[in-house]
Amino acid sequence: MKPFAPGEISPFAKVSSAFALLGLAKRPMLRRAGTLAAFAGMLALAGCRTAESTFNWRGPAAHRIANLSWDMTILFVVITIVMWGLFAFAFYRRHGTLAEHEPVEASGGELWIAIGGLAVPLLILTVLFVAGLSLLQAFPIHGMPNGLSQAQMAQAMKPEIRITGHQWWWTIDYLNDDPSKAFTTANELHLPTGRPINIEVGTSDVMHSFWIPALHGKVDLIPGQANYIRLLASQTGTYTGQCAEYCGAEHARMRLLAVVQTPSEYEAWLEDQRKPGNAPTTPDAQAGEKVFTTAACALCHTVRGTMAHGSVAPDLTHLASRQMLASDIYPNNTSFLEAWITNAQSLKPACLMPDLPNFSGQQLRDLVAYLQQLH
Ligand code: HEC
Ligand SMILES: [Cu+2]
Repeated sequence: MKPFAPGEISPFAKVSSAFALLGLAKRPMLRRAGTLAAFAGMLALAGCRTAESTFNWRGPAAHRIANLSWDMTILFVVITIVMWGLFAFAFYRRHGTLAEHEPVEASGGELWIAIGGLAVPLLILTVLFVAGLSLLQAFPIHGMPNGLSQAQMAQAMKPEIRITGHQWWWTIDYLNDDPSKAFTTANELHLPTGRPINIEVGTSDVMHSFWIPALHGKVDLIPGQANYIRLLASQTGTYTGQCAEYCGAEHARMRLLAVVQTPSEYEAWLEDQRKPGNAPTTPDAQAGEKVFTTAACALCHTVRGTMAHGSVAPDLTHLASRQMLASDIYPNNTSFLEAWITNAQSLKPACLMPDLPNFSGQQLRDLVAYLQQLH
C-alpha cells in the first residue's frame, strides 16, 4: 500500500470526504450515507493526524509499522463488512419459526464452516503473522534463533543514550567515552535528524515500556535486563511518547517528549546541557539557591555544580530548558512550578515527590526564580 507523506491527509479521510459529497444528494438514503461519511472523515482527521499516532510516522521504522497498521485496518474493515453482509443475508433469507423449517441437522453446512471458519481465518492470520515477522527487521532484537546474543547485542548496539524508567518519570543519560562529555537529564529526549541513535533502556523499579509512536514501536524496560532500540528520525519536530506498560498509579501520566533537531542544533543543545547549572546572579535567585540546597530538594534532586546530589528524582541542572514538568504533564511556567513544589501530590497523586507546603511566599518565589534561571 502506498504510504502517504507526513502532513498529508490520510487516505481514509480523503475517501470519506469524497463520499461526504453524497450529503448533497436528493435521495434521503444517500444523504444519510453522506452525513455518516463526513462524520467518519472528521474522526479520521481529528483522531489519526495528531502528533501521537502510529499513523503519524516521522522515521523509517515507524513508517513500516504505519504501513502494516494501514494494511491491517483496511483488511479488518473489509472483513467486518463481509461478515455483516453474511449476517444480513442469513437474517433476511428465511422467515418464520424454526418449527416451519427443516431441522438444523438436516442441511449440510460443514463445507461452509470448514472454509469460513477454518481456511479463511488461517490464511488471513498466516499472512499477518508473516507480515509481522518481516516487520521485526525494523527492530534490533536478541534471543531470536540465529540472532544476536545479549552480549553481541550490547556490542553491536553501543548505545549513545541510556533511558531508565522510574515510577513515573524517565532518566535520560547521554553517554560518552569521554566522561566529561556525558551528562544526565530527564523527561525530554533530544535527537538529531538523519542519524540512527542507539538507545539502551532499563528500569530502576517495575516494568515500563518506552514508546514514541512517531519514531518507532515499543520496547519494554525490564528489571535486570538491558534492551535496545535504534531511533532514526527523519524530520525535526516535537513528538510525544508514553509509557506503554502498566506500572502503577501514575502510569497514564508517565509521558515523555522527544525533541528532534537538526544535527547542528542538536550539537549546540548537547554543548549547553554538559555545562553545570547556572550560578544565580539576581538576589532572589541567589536566595532561592540557598533554599534549594538546604531544604529537602537536595536529598532527591541533582543540580550539577551545587551541593544537590540526590539521585532518586529528575536531574534539574537544566530544568528551565525543558518545555514541560513532571514527565510531559504540565507546562514549565511560574504557576505550575509553584504549584508543583507545594502540591505535587494533587497535581500527580501518588507520585514520589512529597508536598512541601511549608515555604513562606518569599522562599517559594526565590526558589522558583532560581529554578527558572537553570537554562
Ligand atoms: C523525596 C524526594 C523529593 C524531594 C524532597 C523533592 N522532590 Fe522534586 N521530584 C521528586 C520526584 C520523584 C519527581 C518526579 C515526579 C514525577 O514526575 O512522577 C520530582 C519532580 C520535580 C520537578 C519536575 C521535574 C521535571 O523534570 O519535570 C521539579 C521542578 C521538582 N521536583 C522540584 C523540587 C523542589 C524545588 C524541591 C524542594 C523544594 C523538591 N523537588 C523536593 C522527588 C523529590
Ligand atoms: Cu507505565
